[in-house]
Amino acid sequence: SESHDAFCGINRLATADDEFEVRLGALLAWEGVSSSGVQQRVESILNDVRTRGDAALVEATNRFDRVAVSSLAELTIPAERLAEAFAALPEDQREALAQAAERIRSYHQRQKPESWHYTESDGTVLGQQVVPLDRAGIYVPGGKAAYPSSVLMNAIPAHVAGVREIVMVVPMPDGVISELVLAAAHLAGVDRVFALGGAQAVAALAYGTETVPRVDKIVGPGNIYVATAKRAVFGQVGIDMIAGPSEILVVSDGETEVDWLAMDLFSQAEHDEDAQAILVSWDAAHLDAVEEAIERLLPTLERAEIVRESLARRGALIHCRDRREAVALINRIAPEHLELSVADPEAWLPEVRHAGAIFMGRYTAEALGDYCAGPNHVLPTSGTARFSSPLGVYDFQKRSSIIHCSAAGASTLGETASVLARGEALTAHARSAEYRIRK
Ligand code: HSO
Ligand code: ZN
Repeated sequence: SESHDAFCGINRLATADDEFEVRLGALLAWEGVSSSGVQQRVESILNDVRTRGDAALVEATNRFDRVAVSSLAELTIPAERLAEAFAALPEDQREALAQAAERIRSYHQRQKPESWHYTESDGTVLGQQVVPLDRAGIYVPGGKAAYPSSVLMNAIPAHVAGVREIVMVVPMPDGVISELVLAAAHLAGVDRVFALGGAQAVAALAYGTETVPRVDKIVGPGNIYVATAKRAVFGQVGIDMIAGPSEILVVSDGETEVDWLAMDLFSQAEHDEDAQAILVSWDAAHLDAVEEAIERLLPTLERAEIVRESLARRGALIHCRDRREAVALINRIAPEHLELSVADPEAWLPEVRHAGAIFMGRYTAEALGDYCAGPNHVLPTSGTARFSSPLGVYDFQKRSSIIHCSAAGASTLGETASVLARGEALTAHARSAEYRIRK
């Protein structure tokens, strides 16, 4: 209604409206592409670092991070510096960080896939060997989203996977670096840190320079330049995903405290003006009460301006007819975070097909998962939960296939391979197989 819109402006939608599909589509739309201007600037930085190495890194860093260093040595943060940052933290922060790291570690330990093998009746052994990456690079943003929790979420799975060397890059704009980020790196098992950011940091990790070692995979969120650079170096190195703005979808059965629900929506909205917070319920009076709570609580927020903008741009309270429609909306939206704020979340679970992380019941605030519950907070956004999964140990490992033929196995497989090879007119293949057929 008009009076509501004038205050906080969160969008109100109802599945019963004719306009519903169009309005929902517009709210969900997110263009992840960068302009050709950004593409060109990124390409030229990548080329420069690739061809001129450290010298190009120093120049780009002085320019973009407004510092005046003369060598990469000044941008190299020694391991002792990380330990010092950790030791110097106030006790409550040190303990909270350590507790979060512990929970995240024990969760990810359970993700470790085992190598396996089995023996065919002809004596041939077949298997799969799981191997960690040699070197992983973790990008940590330094601007408005310098999150120590993200350092833990990116580095701990790499460490648990058994990655031999974890290299972190974090920009130091105006010479300032987050002590909490350095402390988190110490806890998470990061081996080397460079004070680099932007496309130049991605280039250094992808190609390697005199000082920065080339890595096998680059993970971690970043701004449009970082995302564009990651896309461009993919193939040269692995990447995790290209993350869009953060999202939450809350489903309420009408029985949860409305202030809790409003604050859960705010907790995502405060990340970014483009973040998306949506609440779905079949209880219209409840939605009105949540809207009232939003209006009452929004002005009390530290980041009220960001939240207001985010709710107006991409936030919504959606009235649906019933539980069945709520389930359909969940799977249609495929949210990064789903809160099932209902009495019987277990009953919903089998029907949820697409969501990055599922927060079960009224007590499970997304914020708990963002920091310390245990599961990863790096999750598929913008509907990509349809085909991808949370960051995990498996992102830092790869698999090799194992084939070990017995003499008998080589003989029987040789017959089959020979026929297929001759069908492809590849006679060297055929003869290679035929040599091993028992006469
Ligand atoms: N909600 C963010 C993660 C985060 N929250 C970090 C607070 N700090 C990921 O979607
Ligand atoms: Zn968050």
